Amino acid sequence: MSDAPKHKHLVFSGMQPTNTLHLGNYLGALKNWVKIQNDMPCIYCVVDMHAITQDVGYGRPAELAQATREVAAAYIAAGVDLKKSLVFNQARVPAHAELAWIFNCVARLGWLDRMTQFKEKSGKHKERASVGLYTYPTLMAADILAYKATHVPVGEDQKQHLELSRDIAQKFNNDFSVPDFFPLPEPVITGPGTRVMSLRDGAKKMSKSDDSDYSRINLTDDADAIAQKIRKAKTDPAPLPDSEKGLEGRPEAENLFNIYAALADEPRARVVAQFAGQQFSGFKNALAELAVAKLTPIAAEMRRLLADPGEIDRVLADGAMRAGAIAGPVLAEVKRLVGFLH
Ligand code: AQP
Repeated sequence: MSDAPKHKHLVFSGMQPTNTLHLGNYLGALKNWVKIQNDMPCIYCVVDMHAITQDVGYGRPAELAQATREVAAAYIAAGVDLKKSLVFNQARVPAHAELAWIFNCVARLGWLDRMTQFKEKSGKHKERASVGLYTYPTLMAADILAYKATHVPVGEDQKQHLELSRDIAQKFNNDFSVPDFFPLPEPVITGPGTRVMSLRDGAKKMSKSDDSDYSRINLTDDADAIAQKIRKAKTDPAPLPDSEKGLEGRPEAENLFNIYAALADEPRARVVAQFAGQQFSGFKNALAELAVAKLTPIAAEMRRLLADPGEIDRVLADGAMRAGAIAGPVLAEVKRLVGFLH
């Protein structure tokens, strides 16, 4: 059961500045971030410390700095409102790293051993993966709990990490006899876009790190690229079904319908009924038109914001100052509870 009412409602979420954000990041998380801003205060972090856990973000300082600005620009361009929400980059607020260390001592090896994302991302050679990739979920717990955040809007793939954050919060509360100190943060995983799949393979999640650019729609793609990727998206030879049940066993068709419903903010059943019995080509044209209409204004606004990197840096620095002012007292209290002289 949720213990959220014991704590002031507060949202925390973040994205890694590893490559350009894609449609999955947008529909699974960012779109929901924009909505939830109307219901509770929100903190949106560009998690640059998570980005160096993998080769894509490690050892490339200029690219990491640029990707950090791009992700911040994507947040704002997609509708994160700086009057309602804090936006900053993680490395600027030391409380994240300090709390993560304490959580490394709270979490158990067995808990981390179960994390499927580490298994997927480390692949066949887990001994070559960074220790940071392994302890990623404890840093994520620190990101959330440094603010005592109660709600975390994420895509389906982050559900297991969120459960670990709750376990860490619960164990800390028990171990230090402070039953309500940390809230048990609730995942907010809603809508038909919580798990957007690759356009080339309906069994694989759309991902920034997929080798094929045709597997994903980047938030920076222009209208031609979006339309071409949707036209080339893998499908099957059967006509479109007339009910949601007909999507079973057809992962590529299901993915395209999920994307349409999420972009249009319509129930998937209604979208299926609208295109019942038609060929994929007509549906793909309609989907391409919809995706271009929804995504190209975001790309244009990102370009406008990125033309003034100094302004983005000011937004991030200001956000970090305000985030640090919230996390600082929480961390001080944690240190006192642990017994650190500080
Ligand atoms: N395919 C997806 N469908 C729905 N939601 C998704 N998210 C990611 N992929 C999908 C959600 O986006 C948020 C930010 O993700 P992240 O930047 O922390 O990295 P990730 O989950 O590891 O995403 P990628 O694209 O797969 O990155 P790489 O390839 O670098 O690992 C999260 O809320 C996530 O759920």
